[in-house]
Amino acid sequence: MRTQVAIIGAGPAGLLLSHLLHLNGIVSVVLESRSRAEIEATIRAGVLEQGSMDILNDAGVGARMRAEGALHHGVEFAFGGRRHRIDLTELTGKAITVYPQHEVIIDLVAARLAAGGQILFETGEVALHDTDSARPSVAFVHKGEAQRIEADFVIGCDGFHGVSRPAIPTSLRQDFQRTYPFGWFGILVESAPSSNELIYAQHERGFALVSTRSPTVQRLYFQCDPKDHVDNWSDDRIWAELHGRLENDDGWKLNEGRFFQKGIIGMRSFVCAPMRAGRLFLAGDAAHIVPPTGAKGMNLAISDVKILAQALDDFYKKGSEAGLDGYSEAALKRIWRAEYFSWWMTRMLHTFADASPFERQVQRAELENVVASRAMSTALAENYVGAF
Ligand code: RFL
Ligand code: PHB
Repeated sequence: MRTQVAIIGAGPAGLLLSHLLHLNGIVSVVLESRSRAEIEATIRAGVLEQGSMDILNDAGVGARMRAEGALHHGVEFAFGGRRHRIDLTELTGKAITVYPQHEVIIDLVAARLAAGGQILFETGEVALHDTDSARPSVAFVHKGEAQRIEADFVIGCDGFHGVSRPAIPTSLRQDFQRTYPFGWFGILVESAPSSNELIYAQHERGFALVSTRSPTVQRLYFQCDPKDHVDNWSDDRIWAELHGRLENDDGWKLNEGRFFQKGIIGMRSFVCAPMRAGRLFLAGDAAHIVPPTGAKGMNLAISDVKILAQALDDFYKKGSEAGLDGYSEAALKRIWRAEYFSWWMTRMLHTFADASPFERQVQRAELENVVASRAMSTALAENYVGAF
């Protein structure tokens, strides 16, 4: 099999890249290790920056997001028994949309298949070959048959645990990494939202977050031991922990309901640089990870492939390699700012078991500053909506 661009991974990065290339007349094949049903049902991110929405709208895949996504003009921070609102739109002129990642996936798969795009689901034993030459290829097994795709470029969009990044020799890349000593316990609950806007709560028992998925589903998280197990948490224990961390002096209450999904997520910051070796390019979580506190992961995946699609278009239409040569540097500029913001939010909002009493007081003072100072609120809001 021969194509122009072989894409590994049908997450937001791989699917959107394939779609953007198609809009420019460039042919690609996407290889995905899981089934269509599985990728369309995996619960992950929820927050889209306005820039990500613009990219999806401009690419013609934003209709359901516009109809069903919830536009949020502010975000709340809860600490010391009080809630404080940061008005994102007043401070930046922009907003965020809460629209689940698996719905973005559903929209992109539908668009690719409607346009005759090739997504090979349930592929196995994916292996990259000759990516340092002008004739790279990808070997894989599909429906029990060993196959090979020859391409001009191979794009690794296969997430943090994929095969693409390890295909770049460690002598050609540098990995930057930080693992956090806590995780998030994530829950989906059948109930009306408790709040119109997201609530990020800092509490001595640990961080908690109130988000939504739809008018009948809440997405809740709370800081936990990353090695803990969901079976150690009865429904009553989960509610007690959430109520303890979230309740305030103003009478606001968390709505309860039936849990229908529980899981524990580890937290890390990670960057691989450069994001290219020869004809192999990395995009999205394959190249970088942020802790979810800043809600940046899916947005970075989208902005990476926007840059890469333009660079590939310049290569095919103008014969120019300048965009490809500049891809890593251009993407990393934005990535490091998001890494900084996600690390900062994580540090400011979580309880670190080894923090001294002094450090705990300073942490609270930082939050007080963020909500009291218009300059600091603006800095947070600009980063949160992705204003640059
Ligand atoms: P993905 O989504 O991991 O997709 C990679 C795809 O590659 C496939 N794959 C392979 N296919 C073929 N061969 C192989 N050898 C393969 N190995 C892997 C996988 O099956 C998968 O389908 O990466 P992508 O496209 O880079 O997208 C990144 C985002 O998924 C991720 O950054 C976000 O989900 C992060 N994130 C959030 N991001 C936001 O922007 N806003 C949020 O509010 C937000 N909340 C979150 C999050 C991530 C979370 N988790 C579970 C880590 C909340 C959570 C809880
Ligand atoms: C979510 O709704 O899943 C979500 C929202 C905000 C975050 C992380 C996750 O910072």
